[in-house]
Amino acid sequence: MTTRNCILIGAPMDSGKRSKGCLMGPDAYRTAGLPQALRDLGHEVSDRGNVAPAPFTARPHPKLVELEATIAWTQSLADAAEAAMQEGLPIFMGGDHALSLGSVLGVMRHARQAARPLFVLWLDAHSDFHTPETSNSGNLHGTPLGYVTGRKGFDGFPEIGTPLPQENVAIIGLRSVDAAERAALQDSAITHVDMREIDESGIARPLQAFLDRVAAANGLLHVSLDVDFLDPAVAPAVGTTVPGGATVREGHLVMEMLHDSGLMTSLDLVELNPFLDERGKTATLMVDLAASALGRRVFDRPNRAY
Ligand code: B3U
Ligand code: MN
Ligand code: MN
Repeated sequence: MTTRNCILIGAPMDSGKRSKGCLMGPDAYRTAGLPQALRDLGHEVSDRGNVAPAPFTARPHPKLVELEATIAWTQSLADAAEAAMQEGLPIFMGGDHALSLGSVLGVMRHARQAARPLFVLWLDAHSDFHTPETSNSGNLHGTPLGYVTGRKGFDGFPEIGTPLPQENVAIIGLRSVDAAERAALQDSAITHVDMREIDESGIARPLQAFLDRVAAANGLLHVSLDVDFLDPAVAPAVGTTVPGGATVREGHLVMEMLHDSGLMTSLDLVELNPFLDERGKTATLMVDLAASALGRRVFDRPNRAY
């Protein structure tokens, strides 16, 4: 198995929505044993501690929740992501999904320098394709795919340069999409796979089709794993539970296929809210999924109670 240089970056970001607790995520991943799990697979692992937001420059916004903090985090996380990509495989331990405004931006900058196309796999119940204008909630964790694909209205955020092409994005696990997002998504070239399609045809087929495209383009692949991709029965530690999510088996299959592909070059683990967890079971499952993505095989999985 290829040894990877895994760079763990804590992003205790909690500004992407009103309900708080994701700031405890990085320490929950550490407590659940993420660094050691990856070392046990033979990888180099360096835990870089937690990133802090840049100084705040923007003003509070009447509708958007903690806009100024989210902009500041986007700046610092983009820099951290860009730097880590030069060294190895960054794993962002969130933090809510607004952290991906920064992580994906930094990875985009790296891809541009490396002259390689970037692809993004979004594992999520939600499409996170809002703009600040279309968001009803004002929660910016619902906007990162809108930002990186170049939708308008992200005033005050870092310039993204050339947007991520919609064709290079796949969202898998959808079951909660707002009307404005749905309209924009249907008009877009983003691949979007909802739970009905997964129930009917399985999760492996659309994932493999996407991975084949990444491989054919010699692309970099950023994977963004939202806890709510998973069913709340096995992953309750998330503010926005949506019933009918991916099973433990589907989650592991996706991660094992990612490993087999050898394509993943960066990973976000987002939306874990340890305050809502049950005896650490969600943190543990997320760690086990990350281990599968980095080469742990089915027969080597620990026997867990989740
Ligand atoms: N689309 C809704 C709900 C949501 C998006 N992402 C999460 N929840 N986690 C919104 O507020 O934008
Ligand atoms: Mn999300
Ligand atoms: Mn979500």
